[in-house]
Amino acid sequence: AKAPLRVAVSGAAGQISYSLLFRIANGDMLGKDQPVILQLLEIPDEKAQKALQGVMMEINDCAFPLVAEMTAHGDPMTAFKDCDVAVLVGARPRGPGMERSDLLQANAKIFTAQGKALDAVASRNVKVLVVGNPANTNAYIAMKSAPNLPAKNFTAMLRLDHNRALSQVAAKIGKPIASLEKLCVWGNHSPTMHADYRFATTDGASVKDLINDQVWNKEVFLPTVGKRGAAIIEARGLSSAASAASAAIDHVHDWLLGTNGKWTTMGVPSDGSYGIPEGIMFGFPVTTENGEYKIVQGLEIDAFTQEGINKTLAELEGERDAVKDLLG
Ligand code: NAX
Repeated sequence: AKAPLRVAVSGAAGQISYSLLFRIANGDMLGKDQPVILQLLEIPDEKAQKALQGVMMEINDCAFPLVAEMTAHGDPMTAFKDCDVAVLVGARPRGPGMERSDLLQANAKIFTAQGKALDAVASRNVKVLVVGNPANTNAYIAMKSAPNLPAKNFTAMLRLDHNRALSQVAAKIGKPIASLEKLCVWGNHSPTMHADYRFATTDGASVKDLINDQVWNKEVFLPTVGKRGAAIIEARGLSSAASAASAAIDHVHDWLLGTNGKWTTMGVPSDGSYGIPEGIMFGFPVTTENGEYKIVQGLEIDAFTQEGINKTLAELEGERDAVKDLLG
Protein backbone atom coordinates (compact mmCIF):
# COMPACT_ATOMS: atom_id res chain seq x y z
CA ALA A 1 0.00 0.00 0.00
CA LYS A 2 1.13 3.57 -0.67
CA ALA A 3 2.26 5.80 2.20
CA PRO A 4 -0.37 8.45 2.97
CA LEU A 5 0.04 11.97 1.62
CA ARG A 6 -0.63 14.91 3.92
CA VAL A 7 -3.21 17.30 2.50
CA ALA A 8 -3.79 20.60 4.29
CA VAL A 9 -6.98 22.51 3.52
CA SER A 10 -7.77 25.99 4.85
CA GLY A 11 -11.28 27.37 5.12
CA ALA A 12 -12.20 23.80 5.97
CA ALA A 13 -15.61 24.65 7.46
CA GLY A 14 -16.67 26.81 4.50
CA GLN A 15 -18.96 25.96 1.62
CA ILE A 16 -16.33 24.99 -0.96
CA SER A 17 -14.65 22.69 1.54
CA TYR A 18 -17.98 21.05 2.29
CA SER A 19 -17.76 19.56 -1.17
CA LEU A 20 -13.97 19.48 -1.59
CA LEU A 21 -13.04 17.50 1.53
CA PHE A 22 -15.34 14.61 0.70
CA ARG A 23 -13.87 14.31 -2.78
CA ILE A 24 -10.30 14.42 -1.51
CA ALA A 25 -11.29 11.74 1.01
CA ASN A 26 -12.80 9.45 -1.63
CA GLY A 27 -9.71 9.56 -3.82
CA ASP A 28 -10.89 11.88 -6.59
CA MET A 29 -7.92 14.20 -6.11
CA LEU A 30 -4.92 11.96 -5.58
CA GLY A 31 -6.09 8.57 -6.77
CA LYS A 32 -8.26 5.71 -5.56
CA ASP A 33 -5.20 3.92 -4.16
CA GLN A 34 -3.70 6.92 -2.37
CA PRO A 35 -4.37 7.22 1.38
CA VAL A 36 -4.54 10.76 2.76
CA ILE A 37 -4.03 12.54 6.05
CA LEU A 38 -6.34 15.56 6.23
CA GLN A 39 -4.96 18.57 8.13
CA LEU A 40 -7.82 21.02 8.38
CA LEU A 41 -7.39 24.72 9.13
CA GLU A 42 -10.02 27.19 10.24
CA ILE A 43 -9.86 30.51 12.01
CA PRO A 44 -9.41 29.99 15.79
CA ASP A 45 -12.90 31.43 16.40
CA GLU A 46 -15.00 29.07 18.51
CA LYS A 47 -17.92 28.96 16.09
CA ALA A 48 -15.71 28.13 13.10
CA GLN A 49 -13.88 25.40 15.04
CA LYS A 50 -17.18 23.91 16.14
CA ALA A 51 -18.45 23.89 12.56
CA LEU A 52 -15.20 22.20 11.54
CA GLN A 53 -15.79 19.51 14.16
CA GLY A 54 -19.19 18.92 12.56
CA VAL A 55 -17.65 18.49 9.10
CA MET A 56 -15.11 16.05 10.55
CA MET A 57 -17.91 14.06 12.20
CA GLU A 58 -19.50 13.70 8.76
CA ILE A 59 -16.21 12.68 7.13
CA ASN A 60 -15.86 10.02 9.82
CA ASP A 61 -19.41 8.90 9.13
CA CYS A 62 -18.56 8.28 5.47
CA ALA A 63 -16.03 5.63 6.63
CA PHE A 64 -13.74 6.51 3.71
CA PRO A 65 -11.13 3.75 3.44
CA LEU A 66 -8.49 6.24 2.19
CA VAL A 67 -8.59 8.58 5.20
CA ALA A 68 -5.66 7.51 7.35
CA GLU A 69 -5.91 10.37 9.83
CA MET A 70 -7.62 13.74 10.23
CA THR A 71 -6.80 16.71 12.46
CA ALA A 72 -8.31 20.14 13.16
CA HIS A 73 -6.19 23.28 13.49
CA GLY A 74 -6.52 26.96 14.30
CA ASP A 75 -2.91 27.77 13.48
CA PRO A 76 -1.25 27.37 10.06
CA MET A 77 2.02 26.41 11.77
CA THR A 78 0.50 23.12 12.90
CA ALA A 79 -1.96 22.69 10.01
CA PHE A 80 0.78 22.85 7.37
CA LYS A 81 3.29 20.63 9.18
CA ASP A 82 4.94 18.31 6.63
CA CYS A 83 2.03 18.73 4.20
CA ASP A 84 2.56 17.48 0.65
CA VAL A 85 -0.40 19.38 -0.78
CA ALA A 86 -1.96 22.61 0.52
CA VAL A 87 -5.28 23.83 -0.82
CA LEU A 88 -5.81 27.35 0.46
CA VAL A 89 -9.53 28.02 0.27
CA GLY A 90 -10.07 30.25 3.32
CA ALA A 91 -9.94 33.95 2.60
CA ARG A 92 -11.50 37.17 3.76
CA PRO A 93 -14.68 37.84 1.78
CA ARG A 94 -15.62 41.33 0.72
CA GLY A 95 -17.87 42.83 3.40
CA PRO A 96 -20.37 45.67 2.99
CA GLY A 97 -18.67 48.97 2.24
CA MET A 98 -15.26 47.33 1.86
CA GLU A 99 -13.13 48.80 -0.91
CA ARG A 100 -11.19 46.52 -3.23
CA SER A 101 -7.95 47.81 -1.70
CA ASP A 102 -9.17 46.91 1.83
CA LEU A 103 -9.97 43.42 0.54
CA LEU A 104 -6.50 43.06 -0.98
CA GLN A 105 -4.86 44.23 2.25
CA ALA A 106 -6.91 41.93 4.49
CA ASN A 107 -6.07 38.95 2.31
CA ALA A 108 -2.45 39.96 1.97
CA LYS A 109 -2.13 39.59 5.75
CA ILE A 110 -3.65 36.11 5.70
CA PHE A 111 -1.54 34.88 2.79
CA THR A 112 1.68 36.41 4.13
CA ALA A 113 1.18 34.48 7.37
CA GLN A 114 0.22 31.28 5.57
CA GLY A 115 3.14 31.58 3.11
CA LYS A 116 5.52 31.98 6.05
CA ALA A 117 4.01 28.98 7.79
CA LEU A 118 4.39 26.84 4.65
CA ASP A 119 7.97 28.06 4.36
CA ALA A 120 8.67 27.03 7.94
CA VAL A 121 6.95 23.66 8.26
CA ALA A 122 5.60 22.19 5.00
CA SER A 123 7.24 19.44 2.95
CA ARG A 124 10.06 21.00 0.89
CA ASN A 125 8.17 19.92 -2.22
CA VAL A 126 4.70 21.00 -1.11
CA LYS A 127 2.32 21.73 -3.99
CA VAL A 128 0.17 24.76 -3.18
CA LEU A 129 -3.13 25.68 -4.81
CA VAL A 130 -4.76 28.98 -3.85
CA VAL A 131 -8.53 29.10 -4.33
CA GLY A 132 -9.45 31.97 -1.97
CA ASN A 133 -9.92 35.27 -3.77
CA PRO A 134 -8.26 37.30 -5.11
CA ALA A 135 -6.69 33.93 -5.95
CA ASN A 136 -3.81 34.99 -8.22
CA THR A 137 -2.60 37.76 -5.95
CA ASN A 138 -3.05 35.66 -2.80
CA ALA A 139 -0.93 32.93 -4.42
CA TYR A 140 1.66 35.54 -5.39
CA ILE A 141 1.83 36.79 -1.80
CA ALA A 142 2.13 33.28 -0.37
CA MET A 143 4.92 32.51 -2.87
CA LYS A 144 6.81 35.70 -1.99
CA SER A 145 6.43 34.91 1.72
CA ALA A 146 8.01 31.47 1.28
CA PRO A 147 11.52 32.12 -0.10
CA ASN A 148 12.78 28.66 0.92
CA LEU A 149 10.22 26.79 -1.17
CA PRO A 150 10.32 26.49 -4.97
CA ALA A 151 8.32 29.41 -6.43
CA LYS A 152 6.96 27.09 -9.12
CA ASN A 153 5.12 25.11 -6.43
CA PHE A 154 2.70 28.01 -5.81
CA THR A 155 -0.29 28.12 -8.13
CA ALA A 156 -3.68 29.82 -8.39
CA MET A 157 -6.94 28.31 -9.52
CA LEU A 158 -8.00 29.20 -13.07
CA ARG A 159 -9.46 25.76 -13.58
CA LEU A 160 -13.01 26.80 -12.81
CA ASP A 161 -12.81 29.40 -15.59
CA HIS A 162 -11.29 26.73 -17.85
CA ASN A 163 -14.06 24.24 -17.07
CA ARG A 164 -16.73 26.92 -17.52
CA ALA A 165 -15.25 27.74 -20.94
CA LEU A 166 -15.17 24.04 -21.90
CA SER A 167 -18.81 23.66 -20.96
CA GLN A 168 -19.89 26.73 -22.98
CA VAL A 169 -17.93 25.66 -26.06
CA ALA A 170 -19.23 22.08 -25.91
CA ALA A 171 -22.82 23.35 -25.72
CA LYS A 172 -22.28 25.80 -28.58
CA ILE A 173 -20.95 23.19 -31.01
CA GLY A 174 -23.01 20.27 -29.69
CA LYS A 175 -19.99 18.04 -29.01
CA PRO A 176 -19.09 16.11 -25.86
CA ILE A 177 -16.69 17.71 -23.37
CA ALA A 178 -14.48 14.63 -23.71
CA SER A 179 -13.87 15.37 -27.39
CA LEU A 180 -12.37 18.80 -26.63
CA GLU A 181 -8.67 19.59 -26.36
CA LYS A 182 -6.39 22.62 -26.39
CA LEU A 183 -8.58 25.21 -24.77
CA CYS A 184 -7.07 27.67 -22.31
CA VAL A 185 -7.71 30.75 -20.19
CA TRP A 186 -5.19 33.56 -19.89
CA GLY A 187 -4.68 35.78 -16.89
CA ASN A 188 -6.46 36.59 -13.66
CA HIS A 189 -9.27 34.61 -12.01
CA SER A 190 -11.66 37.53 -12.40
CA PRO A 191 -14.07 38.79 -15.06
CA THR A 192 -11.00 40.02 -16.99
CA MET A 193 -9.81 36.44 -17.62
CA HIS A 194 -9.39 35.77 -21.33
CA ALA A 195 -10.73 32.37 -22.41
CA ASP A 196 -9.32 31.26 -25.76
CA TYR A 197 -10.62 28.52 -28.06
CA ARG A 198 -8.57 29.50 -31.13
CA PHE A 199 -6.42 26.38 -30.82
CA ALA A 200 -9.14 24.08 -29.51
CA THR A 201 -10.11 20.92 -31.35
CA THR A 202 -13.01 18.49 -31.15
CA ASP A 203 -11.94 15.04 -32.26
CA GLY A 204 -9.19 16.79 -34.17
CA ALA A 205 -11.39 19.37 -35.97
CA SER A 206 -10.94 23.09 -35.33
CA VAL A 207 -13.45 24.48 -32.82
CA LYS A 208 -12.89 28.01 -34.12
CA ASP A 209 -13.81 26.97 -37.66
CA LEU A 210 -16.92 25.20 -36.38
CA ILE A 211 -18.05 28.24 -34.39
CA ASN A 212 -16.83 30.76 -36.95
CA ASP A 213 -18.47 33.66 -35.14
CA GLN A 214 -16.26 36.33 -33.60
CA VAL A 215 -19.31 38.27 -32.42
CA TRP A 216 -20.35 35.23 -30.33
CA ASN A 217 -16.82 34.98 -28.95
CA LYS A 218 -16.72 38.61 -27.94
CA GLU A 219 -20.29 39.29 -26.92
CA VAL A 220 -21.55 35.98 -25.58
CA PHE A 221 -18.74 33.56 -24.77
CA LEU A 222 -16.25 35.83 -22.99
CA PRO A 223 -18.86 37.70 -20.89
CA THR A 224 -20.65 34.42 -20.02
CA VAL A 225 -17.46 32.80 -18.74
CA GLY A 226 -16.18 36.02 -17.12
CA LYS A 227 -19.40 36.75 -15.24
CA ARG A 228 -20.35 33.17 -14.45
CA GLY A 229 -19.58 33.56 -10.74
CA ALA A 230 -22.06 36.47 -10.52
CA ALA A 231 -24.68 34.48 -12.47
CA ILE A 232 -24.39 31.60 -9.98
CA ILE A 233 -24.81 33.97 -7.03
CA GLU A 234 -27.84 35.53 -8.72
CA ALA A 235 -29.44 32.11 -9.31
CA ARG A 236 -28.45 30.24 -6.16
CA GLY A 237 -28.18 33.03 -3.63
CA LEU A 238 -24.74 31.64 -2.77
CA SER A 239 -21.44 31.63 -4.62
CA SER A 240 -20.17 28.67 -6.64
CA ALA A 241 -19.07 25.94 -4.28
CA ALA A 242 -19.33 22.41 -5.70
CA SER A 243 -18.03 23.57 -9.09
CA ALA A 244 -15.17 25.42 -7.42
CA ALA A 245 -14.36 22.30 -5.39
CA SER A 246 -14.49 20.16 -8.53
CA ALA A 247 -12.07 22.53 -10.27
CA ALA A 248 -9.69 22.32 -7.29
CA ILE A 249 -9.83 18.53 -7.50
CA ASP A 250 -9.06 18.67 -11.24
CA HIS A 251 -6.20 21.16 -10.76
CA VAL A 252 -4.33 19.14 -8.14
CA HIS A 253 -5.16 15.81 -9.76
CA ASP A 254 -3.76 16.87 -13.11
CA TRP A 255 -0.72 18.59 -11.58
CA LEU A 256 0.33 15.50 -9.62
CA LEU A 257 -0.88 12.75 -11.92
CA GLY A 258 -0.26 14.27 -15.35
CA THR A 259 -2.33 15.31 -18.37
CA ASN A 260 -0.82 12.83 -20.87
CA GLY A 261 0.11 15.61 -23.26
CA LYS A 262 -3.26 17.36 -23.04
CA TRP A 263 -3.58 21.03 -22.19
CA THR A 264 -5.17 22.43 -19.11
CA THR A 265 -5.08 25.87 -17.47
CA MET A 266 -3.19 26.71 -14.29
CA GLY A 267 -2.36 30.04 -12.68
CA VAL A 268 1.43 29.83 -12.30
CA PRO A 269 4.27 32.29 -11.72
CA SER A 270 5.29 33.55 -15.14
CA ASP A 271 8.73 32.65 -16.46
CA GLY A 272 8.43 35.50 -18.95
CA SER A 273 6.47 33.46 -21.49
CA TYR A 274 4.24 35.51 -23.80
CA GLY A 275 5.71 38.73 -22.45
CA ILE A 276 4.13 38.29 -19.01
CA PRO A 277 6.57 39.75 -16.46
CA GLU A 278 8.39 37.11 -14.45
CA GLY A 279 6.71 36.13 -11.18
CA ILE A 280 3.22 37.42 -12.04
CA MET A 281 0.73 34.67 -11.16
CA PHE A 282 -0.99 34.23 -14.51
CA GLY A 283 -3.32 31.73 -16.15
CA PHE A 284 -1.47 29.89 -18.92
CA PRO A 285 -2.09 26.79 -21.00
CA VAL A 286 0.05 24.03 -19.47
CA THR A 287 0.76 20.35 -19.81
CA THR A 288 1.88 18.33 -16.79
CA GLU A 289 4.06 15.29 -16.28
CA ASN A 290 5.73 13.75 -13.20
CA GLY A 291 4.33 16.42 -10.89
CA GLU A 292 5.65 19.34 -12.95
CA TYR A 293 3.82 21.68 -15.30
CA LYS A 294 5.17 23.23 -18.48
CA ILE A 295 3.71 26.33 -20.10
CA VAL A 296 2.69 25.55 -23.68
CA GLN A 297 5.07 27.54 -25.86
CA GLY A 298 4.98 29.13 -29.28
CA LEU A 299 1.28 29.96 -29.60
CA GLU A 300 0.41 32.78 -31.90
CA ILE A 301 -1.22 35.69 -30.10
CA ASP A 302 -3.44 37.72 -32.42
CA ALA A 303 -4.44 41.36 -31.81
CA PHE A 304 -7.76 40.54 -30.09
CA THR A 305 -6.13 38.04 -27.72
CA GLN A 306 -3.26 40.43 -27.00
CA GLU A 307 -5.76 43.11 -26.04
CA GLY A 308 -7.45 40.66 -23.65
CA ILE A 309 -4.12 39.57 -22.17
CA ASN A 310 -3.03 43.19 -21.68
CA LYS A 311 -6.22 43.99 -19.81
CA THR A 312 -6.06 41.05 -17.40
CA LEU A 313 -2.32 41.62 -16.89
CA ALA A 314 -2.89 45.29 -16.07
CA GLU A 315 -5.39 44.24 -13.41
CA LEU A 316 -2.91 41.79 -11.89
CA GLU A 317 -0.12 44.36 -11.88
CA GLY A 318 -2.48 46.77 -10.12
CA GLU A 319 -3.25 44.15 -7.46
CA ARG A 320 0.44 43.42 -7.00
CA ASP A 321 1.23 47.12 -6.60
CA ALA A 322 -1.56 47.51 -4.04
CA VAL A 323 0.06 44.93 -1.73
CA LYS A 324 3.75 45.50 -2.39
CA ASP A 325 4.33 47.51 0.81
CA LEU A 326 3.25 44.49 2.83
CA LEU A 327 5.80 42.22 1.20
CA GLY A 328 8.89 43.90 2.63
P1 NAX B 1 -16.96 30.47 2.88
O1 NAX B 1 -17.07 31.84 3.45
O2 NAX B 1 -18.13 29.56 2.89
O3 NAX B 1 -15.77 29.69 3.60
C1 NAX B 1 -14.53 30.26 3.81
C2 NAX B 1 -14.02 29.71 5.11
O4 NAX B 1 -12.66 30.16 5.27
C3 NAX B 1 -14.78 30.19 6.34
O5 NAX B 1 -15.21 29.06 7.08
C4 NAX B 1 -13.77 31.02 7.10
O6 NAX B 1 -13.89 30.92 8.51
C5 NAX B 1 -12.46 30.43 6.62
N1 NAX B 1 -11.30 31.32 6.76
C6 NAX B 1 -11.27 32.67 6.60
N2 NAX B 1 -10.05 33.13 6.85
C7 NAX B 1 -9.28 32.07 7.16
C8 NAX B 1 -7.94 31.93 7.53
N3 NAX B 1 -7.14 33.00 7.65
N4 NAX B 1 -7.47 30.69 7.77
C9 NAX B 1 -8.29 29.62 7.67
N5 NAX B 1 -9.57 29.70 7.35
C10 NAX B 1 -10.07 30.91 7.08
O7 NAX B 1 -16.40 30.69 1.40
P2 NAX B 1 -16.36 29.66 0.18
O8 NAX B 1 -17.60 29.79 -0.59
O9 NAX B 1 -15.93 28.34 0.66
O10 NAX B 1 -15.22 30.35 -0.72
C11 NAX B 1 -13.88 30.41 -0.26
C12 NAX B 1 -13.05 31.31 -1.16
O11 NAX B 1 -13.02 30.81 -2.50
C13 NAX B 1 -13.58 32.74 -1.29
O12 NAX B 1 -12.47 33.63 -1.20
C14 NAX B 1 -14.15 32.78 -2.68
O13 NAX B 1 -14.15 34.09 -3.22
C15 NAX B 1 -13.19 31.87 -3.40
N6 NAX B 1 -13.60 31.34 -4.71
C16 NAX B 1 -12.63 31.15 -5.64
C17 NAX B 1 -12.89 30.59 -6.88
C18 NAX B 1 -11.80 30.38 -7.88
O14 NAX B 1 -12.12 29.94 -9.00
N7 NAX B 1 -10.53 30.66 -7.61
C19 NAX B 1 -14.28 30.24 -7.26
C20 NAX B 1 -15.19 30.04 -6.11
C21 NAX B 1 -14.99 30.99 -4.95
O15 NAX B 1 -15.70 32.18 -5.22
